[in-house]
Amino acid sequence: MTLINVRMICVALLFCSEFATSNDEAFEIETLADGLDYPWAVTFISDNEMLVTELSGNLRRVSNGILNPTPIAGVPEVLFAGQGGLSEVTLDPSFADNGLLYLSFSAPAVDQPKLNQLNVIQARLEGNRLVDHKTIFKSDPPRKTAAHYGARLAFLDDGTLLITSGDGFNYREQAQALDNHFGKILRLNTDGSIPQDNPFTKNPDALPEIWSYGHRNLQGLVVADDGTVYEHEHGPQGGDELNRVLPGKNYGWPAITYGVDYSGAMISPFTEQPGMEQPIKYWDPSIAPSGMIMYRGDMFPQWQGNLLISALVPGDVRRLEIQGNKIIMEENSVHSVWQTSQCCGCSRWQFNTGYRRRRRQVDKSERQEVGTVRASLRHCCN
Ligand SMILES: [Ca+2]
Repeated sequence: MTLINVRMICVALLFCSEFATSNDEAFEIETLADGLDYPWAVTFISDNEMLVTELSGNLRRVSNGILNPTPIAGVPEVLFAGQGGLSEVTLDPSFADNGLLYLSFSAPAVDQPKLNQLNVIQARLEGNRLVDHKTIFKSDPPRKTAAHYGARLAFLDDGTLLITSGDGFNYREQAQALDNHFGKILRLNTDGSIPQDNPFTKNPDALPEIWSYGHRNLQGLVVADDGTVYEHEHGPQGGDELNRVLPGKNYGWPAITYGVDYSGAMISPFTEQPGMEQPIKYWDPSIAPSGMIMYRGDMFPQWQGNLLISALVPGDVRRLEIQGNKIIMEENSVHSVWQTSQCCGCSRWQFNTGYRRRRRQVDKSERQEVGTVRASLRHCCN
């Protein structure tokens, strides 16, 4: 029996039985919500309620396992094209007191409607609507492409916000320059102002909001309990990366890479150069990493501090054990999920949403089919 056949049978069994196993655990997979249109990110506003972004532009609420049919009002209009749309939703560290949350999305540039930008807003959730909107970031310069936005958000312990901003696909060389937002992680205060202790504030040639650079399409961002920042990014073919990110550092794209262009063309002959950081892991073949969490639940104590990374190819979840600066174990037997997020301390350990983009533009009916069949939220327990 070929490996492919074994794999297909395993996947079929998972769908039939709703059970799955990892190296040392068995757990049940339960669909929590269905019928979502390109779900992209999920966050918990209580033990029983979560918010889910749909790339097509709606923010949805799931309460006690039931998808509210009415989208949350007050979400800005987004550019739903290519890889763009409504992307991340992240809660303010004081959300329980102030109701603030943050959204990232692509939208046309105000005075140049043929161009677009990655936007980040702050807003307050009041009932089933957003109020008190405040734009805190717009990527600059605007781009022609609707690809490689990054668009992940995460808070550091000091209350500042990290924003990932991808290289826009056509602008990869700009990832090495410090005068633009392509291929960067930015660090801002929640009112959009720039922290004085950012790494380039004293460099007159650099944008002071830049925190790290030389990235491609940053789709996963996690801040560990000890403050360590992990970021993963879609690389070229054979070059997806997991990085441990430090302020002011250059992560090399496109000057160094382990991958080649999907056309087969060489991007760079170099995999390392002085002054450029190495990934702590790269994937060859590519896995197309989408979401990432750090496990902090009680249910699987042996997984504490592990990274869970969802992979669009082949469509599974990787569990990585980290020791210092090294990955000492990678397991990929958690199947059929795409994006990951995490509940806030309740018994659930993992929720997943996702979408699978097709290479060609799909019509509405096909998009709905993708959303219905593949975009479910799953609840795993033992
Ligand atoms: Ca790199």
